[in-house]
Amino acid sequence: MTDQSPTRQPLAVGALAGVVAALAMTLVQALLRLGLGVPSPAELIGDRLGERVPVKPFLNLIGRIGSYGRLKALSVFGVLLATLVLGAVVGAIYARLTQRQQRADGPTLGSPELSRRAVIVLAVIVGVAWVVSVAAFWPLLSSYYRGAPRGTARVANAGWLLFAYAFFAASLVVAYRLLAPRPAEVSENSPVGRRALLAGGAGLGLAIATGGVLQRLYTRSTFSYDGLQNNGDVTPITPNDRFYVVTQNLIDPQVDKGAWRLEIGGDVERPRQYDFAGISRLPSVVQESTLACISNSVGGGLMSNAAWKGVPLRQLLEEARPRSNVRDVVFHGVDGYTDTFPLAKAMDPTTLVAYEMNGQALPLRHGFPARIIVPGLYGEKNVKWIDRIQLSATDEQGFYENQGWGPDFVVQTQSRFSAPTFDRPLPMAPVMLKGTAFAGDRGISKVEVSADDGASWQPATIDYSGSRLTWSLWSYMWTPSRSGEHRLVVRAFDGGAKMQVDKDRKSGPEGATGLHKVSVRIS
Ligand SMILES: Nc1nc2c(c(=O)[nH]1)N[C@H]1C(S)=C(S)[C@@H](COP(=O)(O)O)O[C@H]1N2
Ligand SMILES: [Mo]
Repeated sequence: MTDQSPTRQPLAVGALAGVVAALAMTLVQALLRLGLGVPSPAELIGDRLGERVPVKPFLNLIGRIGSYGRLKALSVFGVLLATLVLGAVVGAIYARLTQRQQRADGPTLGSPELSRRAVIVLAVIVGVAWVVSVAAFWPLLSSYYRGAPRGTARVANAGWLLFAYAFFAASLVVAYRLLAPRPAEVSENSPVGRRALLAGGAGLGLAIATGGVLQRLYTRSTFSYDGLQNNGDVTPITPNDRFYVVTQNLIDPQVDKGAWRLEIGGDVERPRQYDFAGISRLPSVVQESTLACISNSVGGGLMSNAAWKGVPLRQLLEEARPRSNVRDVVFHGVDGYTDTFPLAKAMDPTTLVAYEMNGQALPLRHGFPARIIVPGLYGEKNVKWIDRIQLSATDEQGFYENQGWGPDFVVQTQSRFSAPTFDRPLPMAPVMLKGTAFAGDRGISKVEVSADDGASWQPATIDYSGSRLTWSLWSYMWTPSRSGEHRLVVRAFDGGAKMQVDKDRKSGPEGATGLHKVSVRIS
């Protein structure tokens, strides 16, 4: 160890101290996320990148990685790793500067203690990192924070970010001081002393604590339910816990109903702000309507039906008095998600700010405390955790439009088999086929089933028709005419008797079209 270059070793120790400090910072950020809802770097980076990835590469990427959930997990690990690497780099720089200073000061003063220059450089790094982060994350910097009003949330989140970076710097100084050999120790050929052991123990404790908090965050994360489909036994009204879920988030917002406000602003004569009590005091409606995701595939279960209670958006907009030049309305979720549709659609009496779902407060994952319900448009436009509505004179784009989805987001007429499960042969006996048919806000007029791959068609029975805003549930008693393989097909007609588009097309970018076909073996 004696001939170990005195420049090398402190660099490695500095890098180690940097990793420890980065871990400490991660722990602080995880605690802030858990306790206050301060958005974590992984979320901010993921969401900023998310809306920039065009739809085709995005779907390709998901295809290659396996699922949206895996992509999210991978991005978290990526950010964690990058944080540790950056920590190591800054640690090494700090060690280098500290050491230079010591050499300049001469051996008598030499110690890994505070070097003024190193500390100044560290402060500059923190400052620059903070300014760059605030600029890069600006559009999302007001997100989460338990749904507190935007201005407050932005200042608080920016402040906590600075706190986290400063905490990193302070941890680095302390960790380096503990880990670095004093010149005396170097000459005594014992670079790793008792203090280093202590520091190692502290580092281990830190890693365990960080792991524990991350584990806590993981159980709150959306990994367990994002992409949940409503399959199998489909009932007219989907129970809340079986309602399909799609979210862009790693962890969905947990909004504090007391702190929450709904702002209505932009090109209006009277900007408004409502608290939850204010919203729930307004005249409300209960409206049953069906929601479907634009990325649902033919036959898929990203579709459900609920009775929503809420205030017609029109009522709120009329109170705010849109200026005559308004064209689009932009909806902002607490999670930084945005989407938009034309003012005319916003003024449709069926477009709601909903706060109850099937007689219960909106569940967390479905947008507590309030969301947009806009019948006729795909799920994307039904913004959850809504906290700001902006009226705009220009053509606006939402999160998924920026990725290249759309452009109209008008629900395609679609139908599918939901029962029985066709994964095993059926006996030669009549079998009840069941399914759903949905045409956005156009209603369903007719459903037909073919048992010969579309050569001939028979009308199905509509067992549940809800309203023009909901799906219909249909059934058809099919009596197989022979044993062997059969190809069953279903097709729906909307309220205007227009048949669904039968051309097979994938969900991206305009929503899937094509007929649901299943093969069944009769034994
Ligand atoms: N704020 C916010 N709203 C959102 C989303 C989101 O990630 N954040 N996802 C959208 C998508 S892609 C769909 S399909 C619907 C799903 O609503 P659900 O989970 O209640 O079924 O919410 C939409 N609203
Ligand atoms: Mo979606």
